Amino acid sequence: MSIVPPTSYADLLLRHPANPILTGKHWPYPINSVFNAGATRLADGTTLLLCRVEDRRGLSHLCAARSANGVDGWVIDSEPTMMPDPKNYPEELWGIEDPRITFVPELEQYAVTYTSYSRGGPGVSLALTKDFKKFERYGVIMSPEDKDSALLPRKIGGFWALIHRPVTSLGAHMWISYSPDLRHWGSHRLMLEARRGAWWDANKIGLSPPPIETSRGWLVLYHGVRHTPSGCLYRLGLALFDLESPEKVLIRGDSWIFGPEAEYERSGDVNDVVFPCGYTVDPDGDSLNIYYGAADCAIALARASIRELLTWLDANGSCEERRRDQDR
Ligand code: BMA
Repeated sequence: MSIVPPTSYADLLLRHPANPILTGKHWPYPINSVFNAGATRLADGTTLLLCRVEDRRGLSHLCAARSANGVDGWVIDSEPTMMPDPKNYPEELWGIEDPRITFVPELEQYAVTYTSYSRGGPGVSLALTKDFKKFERYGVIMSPEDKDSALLPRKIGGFWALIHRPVTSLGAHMWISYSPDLRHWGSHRLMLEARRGAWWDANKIGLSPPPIETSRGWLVLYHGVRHTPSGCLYRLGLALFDLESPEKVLIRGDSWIFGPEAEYERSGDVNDVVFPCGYTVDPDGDSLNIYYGAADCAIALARASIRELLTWLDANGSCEERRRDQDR
């Protein structure tokens, strides 16, 4: 941890002037709110958002929205794209939430990990799809309480790798687990710990969008939840993990880099939340379009540069191993 306070904070994620880009008003059928969308760019260049849509019962389903430029002109499925199916998948009784999308070249399919919510609490479920019309469900792959998960796009040492956030009596930390077949999971490893005390990311953290593969490692945007007397504050931080041993953190940023500031982030169904579940990368290989839920009410877009995020980490991060030693 650096002991000299910075002279200014960098603006790494720039809000799009058209924000919020999607709200309930855009929806072709009645809903309460739309937020926390997974994102991908399809082979023809279309941006697809798989949005979490909450109805007036309070239950969520997923609905796809497509746009040629990723900003406006959204074509939204006229009915829910993926509804909870509690008859066949009882873990979806109270809805499905917060999808993350990973394109998996080896399978020639998209892997969608999402929160399935039922009596047992929130767990992690997986479905594969080729077209975001038909989904092959794998059911619960991480039992409750667990969420904030994404699959890595390729095998690591011959095994599929899943980042997720189980909650234990020792806190809510990010873990990574491995599987030979996407069904049986083991070799669980602690990947990133919530800090303690007064830190912005004390006690509860979780993966935000799927990791971004760079030549220097997996670049991870994660959220930290700060509990305050007036509610929770959801903010984003950055960390870099080893490409071939992703449980090994190389650098972790000290300060948060993006937090609720705009009116549509500060006030909504849940105030003070920015919650990205997906991004796309422009053809330049550097420009990121980060799609985030704002105050559990709308979807907003922020732009960033992978190169600038890495440069910021070098200047503002610390080696996690050294930090842990200091913590002992
Ligand atoms: C988290 C998740 C998100 C939600 C956030 C703020 O625990 O459930 O879906 O956006 O809380 O309510």
